[in-house]
Amino acid sequence: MNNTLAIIMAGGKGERLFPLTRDRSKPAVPFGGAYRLIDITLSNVVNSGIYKIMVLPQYKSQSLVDHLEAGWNIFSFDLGHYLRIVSPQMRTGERWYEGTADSVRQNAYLLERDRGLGHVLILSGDHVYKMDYSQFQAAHDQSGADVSIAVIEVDRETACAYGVVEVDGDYAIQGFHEKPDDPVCIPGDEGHSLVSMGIYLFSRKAMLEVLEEVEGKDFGHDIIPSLLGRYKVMAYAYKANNHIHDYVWLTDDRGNRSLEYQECAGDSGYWRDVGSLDAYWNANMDLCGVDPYFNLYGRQWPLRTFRHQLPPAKFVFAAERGGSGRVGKALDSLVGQGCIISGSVVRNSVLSPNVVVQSWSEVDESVILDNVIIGRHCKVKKAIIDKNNHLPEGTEIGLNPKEDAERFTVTPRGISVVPRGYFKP
Ligand code: ADQ
Repeated sequence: MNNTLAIIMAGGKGERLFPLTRDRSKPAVPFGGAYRLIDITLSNVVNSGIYKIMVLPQYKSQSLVDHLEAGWNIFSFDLGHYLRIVSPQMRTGERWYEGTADSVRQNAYLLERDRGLGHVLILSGDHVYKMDYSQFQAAHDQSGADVSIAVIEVDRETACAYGVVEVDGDYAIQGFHEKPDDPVCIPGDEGHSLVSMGIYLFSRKAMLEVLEEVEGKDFGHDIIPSLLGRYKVMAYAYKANNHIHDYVWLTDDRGNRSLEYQECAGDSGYWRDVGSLDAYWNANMDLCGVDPYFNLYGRQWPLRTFRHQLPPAKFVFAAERGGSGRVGKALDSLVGQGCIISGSVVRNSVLSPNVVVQSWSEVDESVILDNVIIGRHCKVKKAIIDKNNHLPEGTEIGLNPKEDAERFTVTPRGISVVPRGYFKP
């Protein structure tokens, strides 16, 4: 994978994740109690043996840049390895990036001048999954494709949110329809469609030619459909072909736990585009529980990030007068560094670093981001609370969605989202 360049597109506005994207770009949104969304893709890149990386930020990019500089400054230029944060430079005209392909095209000069490059892998900074791109590249090379697109099966009703792909018996792509109203189903399977994961592998030559000769600003809307018939474009079935094994704790039918070596990439079929607040909440919930859908605890495919120097999470008994008191506990939850759970209960939730939950409070099915204090006697349920909030004593969130809707964003699924800094200390 020495000659492969990974380009991570990180320039979208992330409007459907607002207010989490009010002050930061989508890939910089905290995730899983320790990470930023982009860490998942970057970890896949490094674990696949790719050490040439370009990240293309644009909107509200500073917190993303700060995070990358603090946590991902791990590459040796001496060895030809790098992570380049390429900000929009208006080299090709007085305009910002106008789409995914435009963001790559505006930086094509960086690909042109690197003659040693063999492949260009295009990725998004807002997906949650484990993927070994070296297996993707091996399939691409074996098929002799100019371009390969990773694909996955989804329910037909949800396929209209994606690029829908039609393939022949060899998985050569015959049709591509970006976000269609009426998605084509998989032949013989009315309930499912095959969709693009927005992960594209180009040979360097094809990439440069396409950027120069094929019109259009967006890969999904313009570029991919117009490649069909002109280039060899192959689909790569992620679920069937991408395999990563790892040791994870599993429960058997009788409730016994044991450390098992099992499949955790394609076969598990876990891939989420975290493009909306509901998808973001769901992906966090998928980390919780005894056998989570997406497991952060494997050792073979480590997920890296930047960590502050913080003490471990602490769970304390809050004593009351007369000797009784309340135990601070968290069940089926992920609790970040520096958190203090004091005489309160946290269930099915994900807490980023430095969250304090004070006595007699309850937090259920919620995602709490950094530096939040939840005062005494609070009840928080099905909520996302962004950074730097101090909930006053007795605050209730998520118990009355109608009331919440007057103050906060409430998602179609009924998740109440408290913006950064709403409750001042
Ligand atoms: P979408 O997910 O809708 O569809 P979008 O989120 O707009 O694509 O963009 C993908 C990535 O490119 C994101 O990481 C985003 O930040 C970045 N991006 C968007 N606009 C950008 C711009 N102007 N400049 C720089 N970066 C930008 C895509 C495909 C579908 C596919 C889904 C899978 O178009 O075919 O099914 O991804 O998630």
